[in-house]
Amino acid sequence: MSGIKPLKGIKVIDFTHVQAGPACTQLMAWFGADVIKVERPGSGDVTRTQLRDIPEADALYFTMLNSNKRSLTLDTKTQQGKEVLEKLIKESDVLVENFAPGALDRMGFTWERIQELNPKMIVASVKGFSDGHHYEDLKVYENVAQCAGGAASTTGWWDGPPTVSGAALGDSNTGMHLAIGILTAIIGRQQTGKGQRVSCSMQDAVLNLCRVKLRDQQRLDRLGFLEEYPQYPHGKFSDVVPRGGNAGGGGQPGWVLKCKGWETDPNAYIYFTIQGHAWEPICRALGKPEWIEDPAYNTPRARQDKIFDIFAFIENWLSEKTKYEAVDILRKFDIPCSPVLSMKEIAADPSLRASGSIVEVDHKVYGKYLTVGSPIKFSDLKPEITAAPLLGEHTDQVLAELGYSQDQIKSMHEGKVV
Ligand code: CAO
Repeated sequence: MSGIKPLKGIKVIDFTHVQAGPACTQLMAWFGADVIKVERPGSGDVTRTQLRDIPEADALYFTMLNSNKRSLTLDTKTQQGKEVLEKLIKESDVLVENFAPGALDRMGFTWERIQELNPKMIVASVKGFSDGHHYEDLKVYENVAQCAGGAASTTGWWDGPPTVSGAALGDSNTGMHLAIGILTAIIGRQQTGKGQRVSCSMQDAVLNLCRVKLRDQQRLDRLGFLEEYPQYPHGKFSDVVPRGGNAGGGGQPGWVLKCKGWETDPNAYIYFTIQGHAWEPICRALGKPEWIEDPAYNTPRARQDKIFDIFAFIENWLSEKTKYEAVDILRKFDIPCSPVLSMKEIAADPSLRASGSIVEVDHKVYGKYLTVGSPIKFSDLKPEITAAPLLGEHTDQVLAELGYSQDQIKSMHEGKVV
């Protein structure tokens, strides 16, 4: 880490697992917080063993969500484990958890109890649905949240089923929302001296990203059609926002278009946007100057009923160009576009490496692996991404910091409390 560490001095009890919670606490660790991941002795976070590609090493699923943290094993269902957790709560600033609803209470750590132990404590939770919601008792994973938050019903093709995204809209996205909540609560505490509960439901976090679809539902209710969807003007609308394939989500029509090699390369495509005021440069780039003034083409409304003919024309123009060649031409005309990039291309992208958005780290057992770095850039902070901890790697260190003697630590190991 170069520059200042803005979250230095903030101690986080990381009671998270799988993806949504760990993504949140990893972000805090990148920015300097001391994040202590509390895991069950012997097994730890379930993702340590899920989707392993090296049998004896922690899975990438785990290592890519838990960098820069310390790992403490602790059985918080034993009396002694509870005592250790109590000590930790007294000394920490934030506790983050994403257990199933009620699990923390069943462990004996209700919000009231935590406040007794440390009135400054911020307790942050991810749940599938918000408190009081009629589904509040449900356990939730990524795709469940995408279905509950409006993403699945509005993604995919109009003649196909609801479709989930490859992006972790329910998991990592909720973790990012929660991180904003925690930082807000930390700033609030500077004013009040008191902690508070912060929670973010996966349904709400997905919905927050689907706000344009809620916009569209209201427009559809009023108008009966949505002019930017492929269904307009030739298709039919029902009373719910339809799936729009690859259509642009705002006022700029766009589509994924084939480039040279699409027959064999599944990602030989670009996304092409027809920005209203860029019509003239688009026509020039395509070698169609006669469309510039033609009233049949020169307004977005005039183009709408032939938008797929225009895209077909552009695909024909693209047929002899690779996606990279096409973007290199179109960028000179200020046309918003991008090659469709595979994960293999992203992993090798020199710009993403240079910016620290993708980093290579060295893990004691796994060896070198790629992971994401901070997508947020600062002028005076460049987080240094370190490997995820081994299970219990810092148990003795954390217990010693809490004041336990070597004999006490040894006896906790023997009693399988840690
Ligand atoms: N020591 C002792 N017990 C521990 C422990 C520790 N260190 N850490 C966890 N446990 C216990 C919990 O107390 C809980 O016990 P009880 O059920 O007896 O109260 C138990 O382990 C497991 O908790 P869980 O119900 O959360 O785990 P699960 O695998 O059945 O469910 C999940 C996983 C993700 C569906 C559920 O946690 C959930 O819905 N979380 C909220 C939403 C969420 O974050 N989902 C996203 C996950 S990322 O895809």
